[in-house]
Amino acid sequence: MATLTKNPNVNKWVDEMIALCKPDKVMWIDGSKEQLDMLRAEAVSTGEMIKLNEEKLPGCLYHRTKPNDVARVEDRTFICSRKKEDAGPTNNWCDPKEMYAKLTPMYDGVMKGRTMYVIPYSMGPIGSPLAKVGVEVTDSIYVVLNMAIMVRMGADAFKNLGDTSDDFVRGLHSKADVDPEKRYIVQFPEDNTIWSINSAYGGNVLLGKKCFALRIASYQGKNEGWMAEHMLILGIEKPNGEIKYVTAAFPSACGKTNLAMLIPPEGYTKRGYKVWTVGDDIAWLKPGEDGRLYAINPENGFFGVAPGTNAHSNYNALASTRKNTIFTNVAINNDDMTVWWEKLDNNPPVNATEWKGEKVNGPEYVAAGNKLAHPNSRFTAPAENCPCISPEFNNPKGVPISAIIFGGRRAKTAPLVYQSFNWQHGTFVGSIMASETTAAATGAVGVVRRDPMAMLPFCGYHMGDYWAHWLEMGKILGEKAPKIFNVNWFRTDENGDFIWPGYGDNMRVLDWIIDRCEGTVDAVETPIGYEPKPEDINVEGLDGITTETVADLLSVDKDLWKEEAKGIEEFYAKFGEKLPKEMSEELANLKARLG
Ligand code: OXD
Ligand code: MN
Repeated sequence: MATLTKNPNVNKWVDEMIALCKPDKVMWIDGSKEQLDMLRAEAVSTGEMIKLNEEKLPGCLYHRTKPNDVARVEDRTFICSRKKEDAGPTNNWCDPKEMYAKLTPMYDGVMKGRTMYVIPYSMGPIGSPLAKVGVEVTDSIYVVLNMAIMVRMGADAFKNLGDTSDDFVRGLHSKADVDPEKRYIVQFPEDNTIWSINSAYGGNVLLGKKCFALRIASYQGKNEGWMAEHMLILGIEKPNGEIKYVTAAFPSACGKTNLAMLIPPEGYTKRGYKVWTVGDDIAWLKPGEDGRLYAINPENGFFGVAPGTNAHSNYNALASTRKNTIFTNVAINNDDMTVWWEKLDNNPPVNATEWKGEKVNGPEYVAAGNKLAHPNSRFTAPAENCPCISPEFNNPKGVPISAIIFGGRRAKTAPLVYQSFNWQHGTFVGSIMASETTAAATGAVGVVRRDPMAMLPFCGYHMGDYWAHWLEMGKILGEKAPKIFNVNWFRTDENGDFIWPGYGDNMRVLDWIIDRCEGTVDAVETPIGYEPKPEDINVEGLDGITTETVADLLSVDKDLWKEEAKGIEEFYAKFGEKLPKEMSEELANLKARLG
């Protein structure tokens, strides 16, 4: 099949990949409905995908990965910059020459007997000055069909690139034998190149997402004066129709998709508040012509965790999955060919197939302590399905950001919300982000994991240089920089139960954040930052939460924070000379304020 572009750089690279992988056939993905329908039919006929109930879940497909291939593999993920120090202490590193030499024989002839699909795509709205082009070659139809949801793909993607540019990200993926011992997810930031092999799981193989839009893009952003961040983007519409946009970064399992699609409490919706989703996972941010920071969501769909998603926790996410969605590793209800996962409802299907493919009696299986869906099972859903998708979702300019929010899961230390004193202090607040492990996840409760800006597994270069880039961006933005906040929905009481109701009620905290951005509410200065006066958090209509509870949620325990400061100091020591002096200054200031 003929190439879709005249660009010689693209064609030369694709030819090289064909020569290396030696596929029987090559198919350029033009993004047309006919072509995708043909691939869907082929995937169903080979059993790679299962067709779900056309009436209840129109256009939806099911896929099961190998049990050894169900999540991102951080220990097999590499940043291969030429110099080791450019990858930094938080990334696995290998010399690029060595890595190419190791992987090239693994790709040699790997697609014999298979088709190579060539996927041109744009991260970001086509035509946006913030968008970037990628080309992924893969031997997986599953990848093609997921990419069709997650990115804008097809020949149009080349419009941004033009006929001569070399500025595209080269992604090579082969599922090979899905051998976990030979699995590699490798970024070569200086070559705009990603090589992924022996996995067929989303985050490892949908190369536009974590590999490009975060790891490679964070490196590009540093060099080109913009930022690629692991952040949701949402708009808060006020009763007067004005919309304020915020971004937020949380480590995984802290409810990012839920916050992105929040439904405000009744008191707010009655007054005319509404939340619009621009993105649930990744934001690309760049100063606009007016000097403010603008954000686009480079993706076109949601690759969300299914378990826990239900009409209460995230009505909008669930609604997004009701058509044209791919489900991976959830359970099937064989009576009507629909899907089920833990906490979808309390009725596991009787005639079920669990995620590994075994037919089981759902209620009995669950009662015996088993999970029907894999805890990291996923839905890949088109953003356009989301009932609250922002009208600005496709705006090539992006949306102007008023606030950046960091957060984590902390039982005692972090208060419900605080505001940083300024951008530099806000960068410090992001750098000390941390989450405590939950009992469900590891058995060891309360182990603090540092995850600066939620970018620990996604920063494509030295984290110290990344913080320096943040500080630099603050200087460029000056007075127009977004305000920076930290939130914590996860404080617990003496029984270990969450105090704050979370979900839609997080709107009450966003409300204060927006008021702060507009300068319409004052704050109390504490050693860690500015906090609300308890009475400025609206608790109207909340069951069991009073202004006293809020005061409690806002308390700052100086002894705990002194311990915290020690933990930060230990963490910072890893970064050696690359730790910006401003960050040590901020730590010293925090200690001084704690006394
Ligand atoms: C994700 C992640 O899948 O952050 O979005 O792991
Ligand atoms: Mn993510």
